[in-house]
Amino acid sequence: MSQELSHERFEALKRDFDAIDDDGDGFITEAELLSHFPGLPPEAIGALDRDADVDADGRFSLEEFIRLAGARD
Ligand SMILES: [Ca+2]
Ligand SMILES: [Ca+2]
Repeated sequence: MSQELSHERFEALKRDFDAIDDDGDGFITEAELLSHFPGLPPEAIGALDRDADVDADGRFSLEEFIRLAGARD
């Protein structure tokens, strides 16, 4: 995905990201994801890990989050 996001879109996604990133370390972990989306089934988490965790470090960076969210548009 080399598609450029608009500035507004980027800011909106970054706000979403920061809202989920409870400890503000710049990464969203599975635990942080679940605390905001408690109804998320394990299969959905597994799919996210597989599809969105590009560098496979077990957490989502802002870049990975934007790639994921941006791909839905
Ligand atoms: Ca975090
Ligand atoms: Ca990652």
